[in-house]
Amino acid sequence: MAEPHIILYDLKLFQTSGLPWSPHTCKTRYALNYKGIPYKTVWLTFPEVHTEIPKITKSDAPPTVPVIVDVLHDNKVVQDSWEIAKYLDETYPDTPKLFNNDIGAQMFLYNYCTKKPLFPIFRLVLPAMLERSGDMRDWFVTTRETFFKTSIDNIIGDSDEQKKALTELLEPIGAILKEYPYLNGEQIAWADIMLAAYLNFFYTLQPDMFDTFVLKDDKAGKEFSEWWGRMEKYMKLEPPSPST
Ligand SMILES: N[C@@H](CCC(=O)N[C@@H](CS)C(=O)NCC(=O)O)C(=O)O
Repeated sequence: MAEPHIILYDLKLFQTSGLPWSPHTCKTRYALNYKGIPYKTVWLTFPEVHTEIPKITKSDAPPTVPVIVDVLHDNKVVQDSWEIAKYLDETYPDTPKLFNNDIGAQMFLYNYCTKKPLFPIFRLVLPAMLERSGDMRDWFVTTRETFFKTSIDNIIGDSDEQKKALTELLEPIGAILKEYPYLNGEQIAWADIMLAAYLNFFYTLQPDMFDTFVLKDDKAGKEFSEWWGRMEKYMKLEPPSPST
């Protein structure tokens, strides 16, 4: 395997390493896969994100992953999936582009998906995260309740409402996929990678709901399903080999 150019700090789902699940870190993983840039993953637990990330970023920005360290470029540290995407396009210009003179439109899609469909997905997967949280359950519940300023039950809310909200919020995205193979038209771009990462979060933690409320949804299920099939080769633990 090629020597890693990049170290990617990713989040373990509690005790599980090697399962790409986090909606934010998967954006960077899939971007690296799409670009074919060799990388190595360092898996951190939730508490380790809080202790280790400030030592790497040496900043007082909130400790979150993804963070990358670019070994080929003076160990440059970049935090935040959007900043990382822009950095990778600039620093690795010979790899497939995530942005094609369309950064404003892609930023809109990114903000829409992050502020709208990602939230009901998060609420629908939260019970599955709690089930897997083992001895980190109390830490996880307390930090989420502090962040949202309400109880974990209120955050989860009514799952029927979340499912309805999700299918409605995905409808405008499905409308694009009815016309074009990718959100950006004929070619993959950042927006596709971002949406694949958000939907993978749902798929990994609630596979049956993902099937029913995304792939088999009446409004755009067929189109989501075909698009998901096209994206799958980038949604792996490592870059696809050049022949695939
Ligand atoms: N806008 C940031 C969001 C990063 C983010 O929220 N990451 C989560 C992982 S999914 C995190 O590190 N959370 C730490 C915690 O919740 O304690 C990005 O896209 O990179």
